[in-house]
Amino acid sequence: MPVSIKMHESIAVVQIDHPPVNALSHAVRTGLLRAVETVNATPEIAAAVLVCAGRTFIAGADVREFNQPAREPHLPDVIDAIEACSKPWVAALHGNALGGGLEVALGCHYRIALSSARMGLPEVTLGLIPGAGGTVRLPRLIPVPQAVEMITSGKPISAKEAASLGLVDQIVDDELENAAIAFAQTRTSQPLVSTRDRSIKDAPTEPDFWSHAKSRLERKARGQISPLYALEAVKNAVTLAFEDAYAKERSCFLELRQSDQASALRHAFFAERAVGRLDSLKDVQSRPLDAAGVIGGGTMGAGIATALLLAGIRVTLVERDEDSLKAGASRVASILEASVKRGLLTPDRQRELIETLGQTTTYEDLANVDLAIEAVFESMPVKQEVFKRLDQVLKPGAILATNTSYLDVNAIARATQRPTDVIGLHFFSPAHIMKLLEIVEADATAPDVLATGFELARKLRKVGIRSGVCDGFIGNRILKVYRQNAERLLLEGGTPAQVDSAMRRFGMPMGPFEMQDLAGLDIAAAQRHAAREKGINVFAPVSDRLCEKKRFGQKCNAGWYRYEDNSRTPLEDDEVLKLIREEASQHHVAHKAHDDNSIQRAILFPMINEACFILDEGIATRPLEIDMVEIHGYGFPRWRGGLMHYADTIGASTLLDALGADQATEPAPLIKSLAKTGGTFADLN
Ligand code: 3H9
Repeated sequence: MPVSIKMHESIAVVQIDHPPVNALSHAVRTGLLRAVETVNATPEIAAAVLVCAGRTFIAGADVREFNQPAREPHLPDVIDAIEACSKPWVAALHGNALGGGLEVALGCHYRIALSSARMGLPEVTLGLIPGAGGTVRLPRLIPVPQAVEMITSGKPISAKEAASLGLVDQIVDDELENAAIAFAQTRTSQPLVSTRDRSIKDAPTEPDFWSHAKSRLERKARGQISPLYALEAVKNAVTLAFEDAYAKERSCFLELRQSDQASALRHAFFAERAVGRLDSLKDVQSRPLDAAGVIGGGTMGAGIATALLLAGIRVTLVERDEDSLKAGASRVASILEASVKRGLLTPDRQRELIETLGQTTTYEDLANVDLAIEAVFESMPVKQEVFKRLDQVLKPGAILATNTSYLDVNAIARATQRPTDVIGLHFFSPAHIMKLLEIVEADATAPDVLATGFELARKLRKVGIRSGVCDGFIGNRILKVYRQNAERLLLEGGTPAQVDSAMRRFGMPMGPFEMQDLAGLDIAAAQRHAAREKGINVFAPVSDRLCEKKRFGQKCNAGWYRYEDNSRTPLEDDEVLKLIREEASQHHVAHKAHDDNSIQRAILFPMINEACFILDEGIATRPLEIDMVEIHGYGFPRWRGGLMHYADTIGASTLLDALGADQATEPAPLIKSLAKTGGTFADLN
């Protein structure tokens, strides 16, 4: 049984032992309810302490059960029973007390926590709101504005913050269970106050509090609905009687549980964990990762070096001369400085990290590193030269990684005598922030080198995704199609602003043209140039014209839009619109009327099609890998579950019909076969 009781004098220690995270599965709920009955019915028991075995307190409802019909006892009933118990319950929190787990703790009469514990209500991140009293009990313990923040953002807080807000009654550094027992012993004769009997704490007095909170959330949520429902639920808690607000919370939770957004967010939650589980890597040990070299101290190299430092890996930065080395090291210093300003790093830690950064202009200084990551100029001869040098100096077993975003990793590996040790590690800019790491497996990459790529991602707290070798790997290959089709829409009569706003309304943080203006059009121009040199035809007539005119984006105050006085607000530019019309007539593109929906489909369907080619070719092995690349690298709305989860909401037959009607796109074999069999992309995960 996952719930057991042991006695410590008159205190019943109720323990949940349900690995890995003590989620509130049916068996746990049943066990907890029985424990309450036992505590109530046993005269020798004066109080109960609720503890969890393993690495964490309860991490929430068992999310895997959300795909099945709810089974009694329901969590709110279990928590109500704890709250109504005739003897005090003390929740002893360690690790994470999340979602339903924190709600159980809120139903207890007291909470005591290890100083390292964290607590939160992350339900909105799963497309839900707390469904077992979280929205009605939390604002009775902590001030309403903070309750709104916790519940609508889903972000957990530290035990220290929780104590200062009134969420926990005591913090201890160790011996949690003993401390909780001692605490319970002092409360046995005190009158019991349940959380529901408390009044709302610090209700907001500003008349605009709720409307301001709502508009702030609407901007941030970009189409996701649960944060707004969560706000409404807290407002109900503040304005309605406990029972009424509680009932509304429950029905809203049940409704959201069935929603497409919740299903997409659950998919994203499990996909994030599944991407690192590859059959080919079962039982494969990764190599050591204590010391790394980063070759190149430009924007990418400095970002990568910073990410490694922050993960506790010793880093040596290599540059070709002293001046470049100085510039690279100062880039690292300023990234760390920015982290201090944002409160993410203490000044002491920043100094420590900078002091540990090795700096050299000599490759020989990398003789002892476990991993070398090259982040030099994106040119095959330059990269091959770097790999030749690395091959000469690195110790046997060290990993040679390239951060190339487009070049052939096999060709880079061939520059060395040890292609089995070569891998691609494609970071996204800014490398210390962006969650995505494409781990590129070349033809000869050894399994333990690939496993080390995943281990690195884990250490860096990134989502590592395996990709095979192709032009642009998974992400940039799909991005190319995104851009091409966005541009095609312009030739058909759309404007950059129209296309951008349609994609923002789909849930993207930025439209394709705003994004290009921010990133700089010159990078894509260089890639087109390289592709054309290889004889690959790239159709981007308007982009080409903009680049000829040196309209490289925000940095030039001109790109797809114009910008005034270095402001970042994009303004429609007649010169660009004229140029688009010229190119449309030059290429005889017929005018088509578009609305948001048709713009979104014209852009997204070819991206799905390209993703299918990527799957057909084995560049990605599962659709969920593409979902995670899009979400973590390109801002695809998480609440849509990623590109392929979204594709399943459209259906392969509809996709095939739409792609078939578009002569510019040849449907991928995978779409054809799914349309024929009625299968889904989810089936292939
Ligand atoms: C909720 O509570 C609703 C209520 O308000 C109302 C109900 C009526 N369920 O992440 P890890 C699995 S909604 C099922 O790798 P970590 C996870 O899939 C819930 N399984 O470990 C993985 O399995 P596998 C609100 C879960 O140490 C394994 O546990 N709660 C759940 O890096 C280890 O997980 C949340 O949203 C779950 N709830 O991080 C919390 N949680 O090994 C979600 C985890 O097969 N969980 N698993 O891949 C987390 O945020 C992290 O897992 C946690 C640990 C921080 C706890």
